[in-house]
Amino acid sequence: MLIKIRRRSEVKPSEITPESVYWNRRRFMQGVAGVGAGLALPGLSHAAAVSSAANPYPDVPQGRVPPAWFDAQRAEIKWRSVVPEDPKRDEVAPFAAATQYNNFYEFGGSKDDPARYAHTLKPEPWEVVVDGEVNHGGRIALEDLVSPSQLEERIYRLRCVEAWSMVIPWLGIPLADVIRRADPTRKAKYVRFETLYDPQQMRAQDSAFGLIDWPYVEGLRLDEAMNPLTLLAVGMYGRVLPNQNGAPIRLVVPWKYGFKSIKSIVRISLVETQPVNSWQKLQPSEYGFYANVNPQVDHPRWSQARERRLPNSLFSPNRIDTLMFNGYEDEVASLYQGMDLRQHY
Ligand SMILES: Nc1nc2c(c(=O)[nH]1)N[C@H]1C(S)=C(S)[C@@H](COP(=O)(O)O)O[C@H]1N2
Ligand SMILES: [Mo]
Repeated sequence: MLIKIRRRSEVKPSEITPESVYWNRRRFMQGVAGVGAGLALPGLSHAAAVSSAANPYPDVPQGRVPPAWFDAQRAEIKWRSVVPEDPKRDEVAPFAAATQYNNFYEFGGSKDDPARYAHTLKPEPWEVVVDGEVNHGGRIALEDLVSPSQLEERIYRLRCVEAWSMVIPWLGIPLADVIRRADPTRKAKYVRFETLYDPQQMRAQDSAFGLIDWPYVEGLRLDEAMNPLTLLAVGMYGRVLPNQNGAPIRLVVPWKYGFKSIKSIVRISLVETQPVNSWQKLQPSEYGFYANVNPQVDHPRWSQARERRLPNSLFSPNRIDTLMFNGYEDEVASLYQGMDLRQHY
């Protein structure tokens, strides 16, 4: 399915080659190596020209050998977050930043713990249980969950509730595809997600300091889950997901605070009642179910009006204004019509 969404936050049509899939373009360009440099293909604008380079993510190590079904080469760019008035604002973070500064409490509470300890996670083989209010549930091998859909690249902002943010190029499929295939019953109103629970693989699940009642749980309203922006990611930067980013499959909900984007998912349940997510359970006065990015509703202990865009440094803190719904207002504001967003934080 081809989503043609052309709203404020999407890349201008002129910035992507129509239907283009820079990987395909890349292969084409490799085929004409040597001519590539100054080649002016009709309709090719800056972004496409950039993406025609030999490798769009040159600093990215190959990492885990991708499974046979992981066909990044065929992934199409379906979304690129750009603020038209400030196109330089949302540059993709270096791979090193996205993989060395993480929140993944199953491996510890420091930002560098996931990079240090997540190698013990075994992302293959992997199964996801799809259950609850569905007609076609079951225990589904990752391949069977993902490969009926075509991988897409989505370049999204990720805005953590702690007021830092990054722009990350994900590879994944719409969550809506998986839900449609499961064929929800009329009772299904919410989607509940669960992370793997295995202290052998996730060392901090064993620790006495753990505040979270494992496994990590998240949830979405069914219409949020079906929104075309909502992604199940299996890769980033053109390769399989590194363990610290939630291998082998994680949620990405770009208009919500990062904690909604649950990692290393083993269970997706369609349910009747609103799930209690882990952070809400831990501190309900600070973290709610909705967790929509909102610069006007502060966290009780800090302002949400601005964010630190990573990478940054002491000399260049890179503080920028936070956008309503993280810049995806055109696509999602209608989901919350008539709701008091102060009350439903
Ligand atoms: N299972 C699980 N998922 C999780 C978390 C976690 O601790 N455990 N942290 C969340 C938070 S707070 C953020 S900001 C993002 C961070 O994603 P990243 O490390 O890939 O940038 O993952 C989210 N998903
Ligand atoms: Mo976060």
